[in-house]
Amino acid sequence: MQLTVAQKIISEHLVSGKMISGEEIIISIDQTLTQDATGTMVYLQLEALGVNKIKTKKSVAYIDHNTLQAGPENADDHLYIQTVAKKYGIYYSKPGNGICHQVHLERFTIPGQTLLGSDSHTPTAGGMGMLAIGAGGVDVAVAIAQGEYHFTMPRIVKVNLIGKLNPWVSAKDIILELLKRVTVKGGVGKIFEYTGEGIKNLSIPQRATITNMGAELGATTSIFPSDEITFNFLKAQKREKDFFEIKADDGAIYDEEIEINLSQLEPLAACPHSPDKVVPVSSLKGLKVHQIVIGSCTNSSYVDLMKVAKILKGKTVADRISLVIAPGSRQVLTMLAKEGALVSLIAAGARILECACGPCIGMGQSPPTDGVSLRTFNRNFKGRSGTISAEIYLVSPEVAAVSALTGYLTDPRELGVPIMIEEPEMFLINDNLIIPPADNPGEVEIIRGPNIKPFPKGKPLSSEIQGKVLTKVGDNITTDHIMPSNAKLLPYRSNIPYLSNYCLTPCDKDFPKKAKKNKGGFIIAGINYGQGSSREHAALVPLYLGIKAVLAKSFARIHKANLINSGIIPLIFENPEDYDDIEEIDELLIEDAISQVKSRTIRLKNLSKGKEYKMILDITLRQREMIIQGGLLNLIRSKGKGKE
Ligand code: MIC
Ligand code: SF4
Repeated sequence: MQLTVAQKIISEHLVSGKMISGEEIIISIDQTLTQDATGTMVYLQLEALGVNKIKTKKSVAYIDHNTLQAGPENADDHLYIQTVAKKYGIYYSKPGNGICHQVHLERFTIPGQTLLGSDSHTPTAGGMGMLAIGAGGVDVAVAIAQGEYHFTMPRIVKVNLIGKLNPWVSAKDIILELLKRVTVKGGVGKIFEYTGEGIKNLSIPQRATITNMGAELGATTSIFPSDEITFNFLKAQKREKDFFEIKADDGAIYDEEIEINLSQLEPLAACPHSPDKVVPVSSLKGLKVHQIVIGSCTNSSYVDLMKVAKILKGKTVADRISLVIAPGSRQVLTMLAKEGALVSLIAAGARILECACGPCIGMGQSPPTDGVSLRTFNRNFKGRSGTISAEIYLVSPEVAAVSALTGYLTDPRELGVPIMIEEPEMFLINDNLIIPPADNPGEVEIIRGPNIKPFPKGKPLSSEIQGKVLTKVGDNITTDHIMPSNAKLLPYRSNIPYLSNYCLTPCDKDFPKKAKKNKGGFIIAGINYGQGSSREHAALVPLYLGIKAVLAKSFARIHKANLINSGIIPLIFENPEDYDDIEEIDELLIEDAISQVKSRTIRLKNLSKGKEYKMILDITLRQREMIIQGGLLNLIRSKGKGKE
């Protein structure tokens, strides 16, 4: 049988199930990655599973999100992660070493293998032909402990790239074009697999920009074949032994097909406040800009930043502009320094940040009130920058750099002669900030600072679920709305009770109060509820607040799994018009809950309106059991695989 790249990797790793889209499958996981904002929860859950030996070939714990230390909380969490990693056989990438996805690409990604990461942009590694999936923390904990991951076999979309990018048009513009066409909800339940003559001219970091931002499509993952370009990158990282060629068979069958002619693309920008609100940069000519930020796991590779340095060399950024640059990794920063490019950046007026997520997750550098900020990032959700009134545009590094000089959003093609930077033949390699696990795990003491609080545990499902509608929100609600993240809140990622005071407050400032007063209840939502990040806090916090079920028109993949993992029921309106009928404060009831969750259709009574709605519970058998037991950890314990 002729297979696609994704199908080849899945079939090689298939533990059980059939590779038919929509069927539940289990695959073995070779590698995991965590970052610090989700990592503490992952390792607390791993400890709760009571394992002695991890099952993955390699697991890496990165510190890259919570790097602003304005109190002991983040440093406490880092110490916990460092010690727990050492004890459990997990590599630890120290703060300053770089953003997890960039460093993983440089030092750990292996074509043909599988990677599960507690961060939604884990598919970055798909740029090198790895099947890399983002998931909630407990799924990653289970993957570390048991070496497996359960998910629904996605549909496979062939993205055929033809032609060649014109000067000043970049990989960012390819994925922005796809976002324009497919939208932020169009990729749910799909893998985007890139092919065609157009990929031959795309370097690994360029491919990784595309697979990284495939997360914004809602996709399960995105993947490129592993070819001579992959080999050259691995060789330049002194990792040629990790190379494995993997290409789709001729005649492989895809579920859908999309074609993008690269030669027809122009520089694009995603407008506030969604990555799919994409327009040509030329149509925004003259837009006054206040801040420009270059970095993030999408666009902070060596070539990206060398291009920026070349554009800025010998010039000064416009008076109004604050230009901030966060290199993706220490490897990138060191090479910029060695090449003298750092001098050009500093001389032009750039503010250089440490190699971390930084402004991308609101860890500093919030724009001014009503400010316009151009960012080379992947998300521009309202308020994510830390300034609620700011307008964020997502652009390529080229657009960002040229606009930094003019002070206005500028089409880089106006600059004339294009900048050419080649991928280096050899990267500067120094793994001294990657700490290997202990030889004698028994001797390692796990250090738990006072910031680390126990996480909430789900309770077995009761026979009747009754409660009030606590809030009703619209379409495309992100996890940044459900559990906001910024410099003030991120230090409390290990403290669910504290975070609960902020749940859904960007949509409804009284939500936490209402939830606490009513001892929980229901949330009503529109299409694509929970898009964006993998943070399971967006489910653990509602669990803590007593939320029993979320009723939505549709769900984003990772958030839906996180709800179920926490024992919260994700229900879909069979008739989307029923959404209009339900109001806040209506009293809802699910009778015979335990027997009802075993079937696909659930009867939900609206006691206030005297009506009954049909809701769909589109989940797997194992997930039904999880809901009944009160979450994934309870399910595992009930099967005797974990400890209390
Ligand atoms: C993000 O980009 O939103 C984050 C911060 O990296 C999240 C993870 C988190 O919330 O900790 C993600 O993408 O999963
Ligand atoms: Fe970090 Fe931003 Fe990438 Fe998330 S999207 S991993 S916050 S750089």
